[in-house]
Amino acid sequence: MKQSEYKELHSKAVEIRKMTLRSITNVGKGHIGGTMSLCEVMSVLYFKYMNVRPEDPLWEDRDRFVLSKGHAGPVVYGALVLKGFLSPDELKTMNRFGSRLPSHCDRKLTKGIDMSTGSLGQGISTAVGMALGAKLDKRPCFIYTIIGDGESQEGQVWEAAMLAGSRRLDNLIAFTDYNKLQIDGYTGDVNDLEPLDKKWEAFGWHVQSIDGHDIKAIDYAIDMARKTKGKPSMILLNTSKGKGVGFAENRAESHSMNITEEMCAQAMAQIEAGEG
Ligand SMILES: Cc1ncc(C[n+]2csc(CCOP(=O)(O)OP(=O)(O)O)c2C)c(N)n1
Ligand SMILES: [Mg+2]
Repeated sequence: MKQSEYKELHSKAVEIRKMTLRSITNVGKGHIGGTMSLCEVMSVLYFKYMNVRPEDPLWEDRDRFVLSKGHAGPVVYGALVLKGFLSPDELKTMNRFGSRLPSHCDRKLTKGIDMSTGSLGQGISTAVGMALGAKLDKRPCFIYTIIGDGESQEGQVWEAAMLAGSRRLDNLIAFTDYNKLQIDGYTGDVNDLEPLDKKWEAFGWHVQSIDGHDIKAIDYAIDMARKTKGKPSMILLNTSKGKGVGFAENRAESHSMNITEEMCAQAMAQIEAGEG
């Protein structure tokens, strides 16, 4: 990756982080932890890889994106605004009565959203169905999906994993937001996932484990996944819940928390200074 490209993707990640925090602050409460952990992967996906057309959002050969951990919807809206699917003004309506931007993604309401999600475990199953459908239709697209680490305790995730492995769906690229925290605390204490890489491998997936905030590592891993034939790919993103926001980072309470204008201003300064 050229240095200029890296800088561009880094600045897009910063923009996504700021827009997401702004939209959550407008409602006064939201999923700060699990949105902040995804800003870098959303930047690389939407500004390097996702083959989509904002002017033709239902174009049949587009790449699909399914946010299986649907509670992080605001981070997708940040990316969709920057990509030109949504206007910055529309973002101000997020989660308000009558808004087309609910905090959990809804494909019938929002331009650029491919699947309604929020019930953990279901998103990855629909992504497997999309990948299978694209194979049957011989469409040249990729299906990307992000699951949570707490979400990975859902049995349905492993049903989806088994089918994708057995059908060798190499057009499916999944990420785990491995921030090590779920609502009630550390995943290691609630229901340990380790060895997570070996589990996905056992289900027939190609697995990579990377720093989920390292733009270059994300880029390299997606490139590898796209080149891997005969297997679906899982990219384990080792992330920090609440990344970049001092009062939220690595705290279970950041799952869904109140945020005031003062807290937002403090966080924006930290994000701009790159302290997070
Ligand atoms: C089937 C189902 N059970 C419970 C919930 C409630 N819920 C929403 S987010 C969440 C925690 C998810 O943790 P994780 O996957 O680690 O996501 P993170 O908070 O790190 O973004 C839970 C239990 C849900 N949305 N769906
Ligand atoms: Mg988590």
